[in-house]
Formats: sequence, structure tokens, C-alpha cells
Amino acid sequence: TEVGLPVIALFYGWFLTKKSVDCLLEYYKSFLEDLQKRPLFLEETISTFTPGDQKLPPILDIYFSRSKFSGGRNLLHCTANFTDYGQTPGAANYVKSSGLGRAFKLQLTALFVTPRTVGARVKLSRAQLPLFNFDESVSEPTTGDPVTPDPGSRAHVTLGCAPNVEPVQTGLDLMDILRSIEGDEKPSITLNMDLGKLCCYGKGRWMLDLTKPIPVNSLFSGFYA
Ligand code: 2AM
Repeated sequence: TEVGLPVIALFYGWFLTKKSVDCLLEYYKSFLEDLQKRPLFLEETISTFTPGDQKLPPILDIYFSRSKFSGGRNLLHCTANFTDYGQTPGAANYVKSSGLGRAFKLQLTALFVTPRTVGARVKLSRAQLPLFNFDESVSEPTTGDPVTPDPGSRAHVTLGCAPNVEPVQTGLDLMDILRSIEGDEKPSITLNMDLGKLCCYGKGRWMLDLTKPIPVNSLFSGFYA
């Protein structure tokens, strides 16, 4: 009998359950609606868009078009390992030890916005951390003070991307903001929002530490198409 060949996925990660997706997208939408009403936010963020963009669509439209995500499906996930269908070293062993199909509760602890991406920061638990397979030092810039990020600090859920931006940018944007914070950069603007304080670290990069973390339910699984 045919047993079938094992196939390595494009990536593995924590996929939010439908209920958690609906709930987080609601949060996301009201966050954007709030941002849309903040002149200081718009001024800072829009100033970073290229000058050619005279008639800018509302922030809401820029970030809420999620049609090209996950093959157009309404999925939200936190990437744990981008295996590129087995192109990355150690992918097969990772799959064996990763325990696919297990349920996890993820804690979202912050929201961040840049002119390119919007994401939610994920605080991985001790059980979740070993599944997270990223060398965070890879995204280190070659100039400036080297700051070694904590393991798992890149963990996030991509919520939205500006047109022509690929979701892989979200993790790079998060690391970039964290480097500014760890480099002791003080926020240039602070806005009090319902969810917490939104701090600007220049160049349209904002981070909001949630006063109340958002728990979401997820299933650890692979994404193939
Ligand atoms: P994300 O984790 O920031 O959302 C499919 O493209 C998914 O894999 C996306 O969710 C994307 O980013 C992530 N991804 C794409 N290319 C990647 C890469 N080179 N390294 C890490 N993650 C990547």
C-alpha cells in the first residue's frame, strides 16, 4: 500500500483558532480606527510615506487589506519556523520533534505599527520557546552597538502590511523597534490610547505595550500552500 511521502511545510507556527482570529481582528480594527483619529500619529506616519503619494488612502485601508495573506484566507498565525518546504537545514528533524497538532495559549503583549507593517508581539512561554526557530542576531545591523536580543523576542503575529510589503518585514520591523528601545532611546511622542501608551521611536515606528495582554488560543501546525 502507498504510504505517501512526508512533505515539509512552507512554515510551521501557532495558528489562531477561528474565535481568536475574529476577536483579534476586531481589536485590530478598533486600534486602526483610533489611530485614524490621532493627528500626531498621522503626521508622523504619513510623513514617512514617499512624497509622490499625494492622495493617501486612510490608514485603515492601507493596513486592513489582508487579501494577499495566507492565500486570501482569514488566518492569523505566529511563525515558529520558516522551513521553505524543506530548503532550510534541520527542517525534517524539527518537524519530528515539534509535536504538531498541539494546542497552545499565546499571550499578545504589545502592538506595533510602522509605515510598512502592523503586528502583535507574542510573549512565548517556556514550553513554546523551544519551538521558535529564529536566529534573531541575523537581522542585526552591521553598524552601531550590537544588542543581543532575547530569544523569542522576534515572535509576533502579522496583522497587516502596506501595499507591496511582504509579511516577513513584520519581524524585521519589530526587531528594529526593540533595538531602539534597548538602546535606551526615549519615545519622541507618547499617545494615551484605550489599550495602553503608544510610543513613537522615530521614522513612523510605534509600539504600544498592552496594559492588559490579549490571550489567544492556537494550534501548532504547518502551512503548505
Ligand atoms: P510573518 O511571520 O512575519 O508573518 C509566509 O510567508 C509566512 O512566513 C509569513 O507569515 C511570513 O512572515 C513568514 N516568512 C516569510 N518569509 C520568511 C523568512 N524568510 N523568514 C521568516 N519568516 C518568513
